[in-house]
Amino acid sequence: MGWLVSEENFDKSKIELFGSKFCIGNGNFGYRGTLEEYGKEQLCALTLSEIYDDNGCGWREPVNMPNPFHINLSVGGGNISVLGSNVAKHEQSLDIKHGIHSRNTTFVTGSGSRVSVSSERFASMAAPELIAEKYMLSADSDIDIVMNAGPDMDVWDINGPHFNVIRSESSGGNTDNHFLIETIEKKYQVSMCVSYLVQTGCDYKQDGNQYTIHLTKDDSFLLTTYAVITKGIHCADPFAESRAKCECFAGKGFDQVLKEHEAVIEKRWRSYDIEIEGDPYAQLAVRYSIYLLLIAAPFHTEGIAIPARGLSGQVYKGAMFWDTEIYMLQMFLFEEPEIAKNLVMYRVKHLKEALEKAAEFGYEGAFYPWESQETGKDGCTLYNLTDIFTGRKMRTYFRDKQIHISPDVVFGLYKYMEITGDYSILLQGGTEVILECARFLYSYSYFKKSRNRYELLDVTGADEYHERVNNNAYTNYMAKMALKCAVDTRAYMEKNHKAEWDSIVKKLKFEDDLAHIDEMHRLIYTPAPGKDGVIEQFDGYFKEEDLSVRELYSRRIKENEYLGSLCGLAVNTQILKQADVVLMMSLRPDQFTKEEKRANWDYYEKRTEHGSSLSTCIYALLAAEIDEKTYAYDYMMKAATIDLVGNYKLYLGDLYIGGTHPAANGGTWMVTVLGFGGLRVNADGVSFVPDLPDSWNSMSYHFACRGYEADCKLTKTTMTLHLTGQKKSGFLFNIGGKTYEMTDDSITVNY
Ligand code: IFM
Repeated sequence: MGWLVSEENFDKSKIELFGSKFCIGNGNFGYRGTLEEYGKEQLCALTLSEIYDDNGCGWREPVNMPNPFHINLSVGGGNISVLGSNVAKHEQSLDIKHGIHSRNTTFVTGSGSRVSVSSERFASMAAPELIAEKYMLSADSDIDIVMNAGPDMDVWDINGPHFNVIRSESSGGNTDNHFLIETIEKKYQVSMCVSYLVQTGCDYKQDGNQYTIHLTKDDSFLLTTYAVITKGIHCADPFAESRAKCECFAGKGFDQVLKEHEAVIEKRWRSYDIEIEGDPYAQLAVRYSIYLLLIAAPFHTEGIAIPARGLSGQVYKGAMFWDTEIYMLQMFLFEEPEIAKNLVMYRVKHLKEALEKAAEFGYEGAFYPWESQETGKDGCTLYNLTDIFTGRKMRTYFRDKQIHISPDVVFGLYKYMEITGDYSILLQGGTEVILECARFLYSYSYFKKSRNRYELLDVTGADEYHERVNNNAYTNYMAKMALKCAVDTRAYMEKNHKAEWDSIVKKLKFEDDLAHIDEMHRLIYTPAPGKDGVIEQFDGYFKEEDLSVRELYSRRIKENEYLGSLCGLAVNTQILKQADVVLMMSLRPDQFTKEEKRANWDYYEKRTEHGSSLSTCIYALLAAEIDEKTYAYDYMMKAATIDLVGNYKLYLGDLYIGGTHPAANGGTWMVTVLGFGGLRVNADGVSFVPDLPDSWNSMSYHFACRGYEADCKLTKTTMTLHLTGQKKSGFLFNIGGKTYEMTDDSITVNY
């Protein structure tokens, strides 16, 4: 129960949506939930992580590989496909517990025979180079079928093509089954070796990739495909390696490689699963959100983080945004800190490029890319969108003005240390990142003498509809947090690692900046709550036109016209694209009173369009804090079901932005565990303020924190903790205002 995502009947209009919804992956690549008969028009994609390309058009995006599972069937010269044939029955499903995609379809042929196609595929989490599929044909009467199975080299790209095939070999009469591609821009080499194995009692003839099958009603035809993808960035000879590995996996057989994959994913679920009793739909939606993060997370490398659309395609250039640090990181921190470390180290590794970006704009320190890719350089173009009325490029100030990206990166590092208790990251490049981000903020800031304060002018905050504003609340508060982190890092390093600290300060030539950072931390302007408790989102925001989202919508000429940029409809109004002040409050909950949180939630909720998938989870998180349970639940479910229901914008102007939504998926985890579970870890220790939604009888989850690991079960009135890691006692926590210290490995408390 609660592990199966499934859809019956074929609906042409849902092809794009289901491609994302039924996606599988393993962090090394993603494979969209498409059917074997689909081609590039149906957006088939095997999207690689870590390998990006620009073919000269100025738009870098991840590379899609040829589709190893493409199959064409025909009977009597006519194609059998959901796209054209008579479909008697069709089901597509995803077993999220095991990461297995299945389809079962029954076709009725012209002669009235029923031909059934079923398949099962998975992207191995045990062997990240492997994706395998079992494809079975059967019929209710004897019938001749022609099947063409072979990698579809005609790849779907948004801005392709991205590679040339530079070597290709065939075996067993098949062509194009083992090849090496080279990307256009950076000459990355990637090899794919595909092995097709047949098992059947039926008569068949094979000619290359074509099988002529005499299918009988008593026997089926089974084709097992093993596709191995090896990247030159990970091995010296990807071509030889893909062949060797493919032979090895094919030799083991489908059941064995599946078993090995299942062992890994089941182990992951033992940490990541959240069990909810009493609300089956929420159960499925929460698990599905976790699943989508697990298939996109870089379990195998520090070389990359999680793209804004996971590995469900090339949307948003396959880039990593602040989404990773602010929305996704916490789940990994609490469930598998080693993976969270990969995500954090990705930024540490690319400090150099962040320094270069700051220099490009005339600043000092580290200005991280708004859209980061494998090189650590900014993939964000200055003209990201096109005006749908004029066809002209629109200038957006995301790349150059969303300076909050640097404090967001510091937030990730700081959360890593706060939750894991592991400060060694400071000796692995973390200190340099924190100091350089602080230096950037100082360099960007303006000291207003008359008010004796530092200000951040001409920025774009979290709310992207209001670009180039002064003193955006989210930006300034996050900057203060980053500066504090720099000040605290100094204190920690001077006390514990004096020699290393001295050498870092010398290396970075930071001697003079220490005083600046200290002063800016004390004097940075952070807009305070007004008399009514509301914080102004930026200087002058309250003077903007105040209207409802509905009224704003009524002014639209076209449904997908962009509301921001320089003259979008929302620009001179108080309508927000996404949570800004409310986001800041939910990330820094200890700094505000409940009344202040309520005042801001009330004010901004009415004015938020939720035009970004990053928004609803944050309104849910703060709603849970202010005891608005119904809102918290409803907003959480909006985030949790976004990829199940497909309730999201497909276009920004004319820019296609479909795919999965990892930030909303991570936000769903945050609302569930941090919001409803009330788990909080800060300088005061670990505390719980649980308040489950009315429909939930209980919720169970696992967490790791500061060297402890525990299973936690919450009912409406009790919390049971069971320590599962090496440390079996001594865990200190607070619940209902009382502090407990565990003397053995289990405790149940009433709250
Ligand atoms: O990072 C977000 C941004 O905040 C809103 N637009 C989409 C981006 C990628 O998810």
